[in-house]
Amino acid sequence: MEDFGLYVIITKPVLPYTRIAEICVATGVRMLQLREKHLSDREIIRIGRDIKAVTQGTDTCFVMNDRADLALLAGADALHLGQTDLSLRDARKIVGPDMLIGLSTHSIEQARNAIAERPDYIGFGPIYPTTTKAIPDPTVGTGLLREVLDFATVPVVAIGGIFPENISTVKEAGARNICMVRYLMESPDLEQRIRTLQKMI
Ligand code: TZP
Ligand code: MG
Repeated sequence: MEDFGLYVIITKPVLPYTRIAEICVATGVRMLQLREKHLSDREIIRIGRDIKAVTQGTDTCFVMNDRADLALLAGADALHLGQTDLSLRDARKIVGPDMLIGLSTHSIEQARNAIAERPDYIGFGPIYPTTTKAIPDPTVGTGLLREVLDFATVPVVAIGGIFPENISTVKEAGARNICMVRYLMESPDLEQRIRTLQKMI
């Protein structure tokens, strides 16, 4: 998979889910993930299908977080797995050969092990402190990000505590793919924020 730039994750947004999907399609966002840990399976599938209806046939890849079964049922293009979710190998048995799979990593060792499983991309973080995760892993900083970028053979998404104020430091470490949750989800002016970030990345 090629580098994709801005990666948008939907968690507790102020805008409606389908509105976010429409904005991501209109602005050419390549990766859009649904990550709602507080909703029921049924709600997640319904929202996932709504998002898929918007992104279908566009350049925006719809990613479902955590759950292979829900990803398959919602018709997601990709599945994102954390360290305590199904292994890539087991998830693959559920989602079939075509769905993209990304893996979360929070240390050098996890990044090495994840890349050995040949995912389509990895996430690496939290780069900086974050309140978006209930129990965040220790921050990795841009020093470790640089190390991972050095040996990674798949796209690496820098995530965690990234805002316009520190994005240049993350970019200087070599990041080509950057994810932000709070900065994008807290604002009704999502479209303008995305366009500004796209220029920065
Ligand atoms: N994984 C590592 S940090 C993080 C996730 C899902 C949350 C990042 O959220 P924010 O609001 O951009 O700090
Ligand atoms: Mg997860």
